[in-house]
Amino acid sequence: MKYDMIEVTRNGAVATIQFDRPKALNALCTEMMVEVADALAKLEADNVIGCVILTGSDKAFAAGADIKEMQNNSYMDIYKSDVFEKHHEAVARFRKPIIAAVSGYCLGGGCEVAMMCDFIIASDTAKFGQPEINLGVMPGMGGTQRLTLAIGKSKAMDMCLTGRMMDAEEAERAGLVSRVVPLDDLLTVAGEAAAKIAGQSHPIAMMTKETINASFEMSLTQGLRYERRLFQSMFTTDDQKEGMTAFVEKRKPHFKHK
Ligand code: CO8
Repeated sequence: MKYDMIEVTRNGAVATIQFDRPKALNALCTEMMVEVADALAKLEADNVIGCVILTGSDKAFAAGADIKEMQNNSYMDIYKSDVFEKHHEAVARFRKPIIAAVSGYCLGGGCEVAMMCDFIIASDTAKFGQPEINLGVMPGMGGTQRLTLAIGKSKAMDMCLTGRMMDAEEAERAGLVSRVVPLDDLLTVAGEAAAKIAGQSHPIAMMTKETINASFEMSLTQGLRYERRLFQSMFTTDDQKEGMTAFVEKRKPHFKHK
């Protein structure tokens, strides 16, 4: 896959999408998000791929949506634009597991895209923030909602109203990121986590992701029923038979992803 603003690499069942717009600190312009959405559509259709890593550079995961692109928009420009639904939300719509590997600035739309991923592994140099208030706007790609769900009202209010940045240690304490690792180890650790996930049954991993995400939309009773039904449905799969048989026979499972 050849793109101008992202680089897509593959290692077995793991694909990595890297933002590659260093001069603008990976600001998320439309062209870049169109490319990300296109790459994700291809990776979702690719039966070999079991997990994706989304990453940036050492200096910036992404410093936000492209301010220069938005600056002169009118209400109607931004209201009529289908960029958000079609492209920005593609990360949230992606059905396979996707990990954000974050280093450096992860701000505004960058933080919002990272939060669309299933979990965030951060380098010890990562800085998270929703600084849109400094620009006379507020988060517009899910930050007021996903950040609040991730870290609670008090911290989300603090971040969105002051526009301050949070370092990796605070982000881990707050529950925004799942682990913090030294910068040099970021892609190795993310790669190992992704390989571990991609080595499991792909449809079971997808259903697990779907069920955890359902918890944000449902009452506990509905969510538990949803989980139980999907759990029961897993007993129709070859991979459930293989996983449990392998355990009993004291060997590694060989999942066929069906
Ligand atoms: N958009 C466009 N260009 C950017 C952005 C951005 N978000 N961030 C950095 N750049 C550019 C700079 O303009 C600069 O370019 P140039 O060299 O041509 O002047 C280059 O990247 C390097 O940036 P700096 O010189 O500023 O680098 P510093 O190391 O001094 O500072 C910072 C780094 C602190 C990250 C600083 O660049 C900064 O504050 N950036 C803006 C952060 C920000 O406000 N992000 C929020 C953007 S708004 C948003 O994300 C809304 C999302 C909702 C969109 C909904 C769409 C449907």
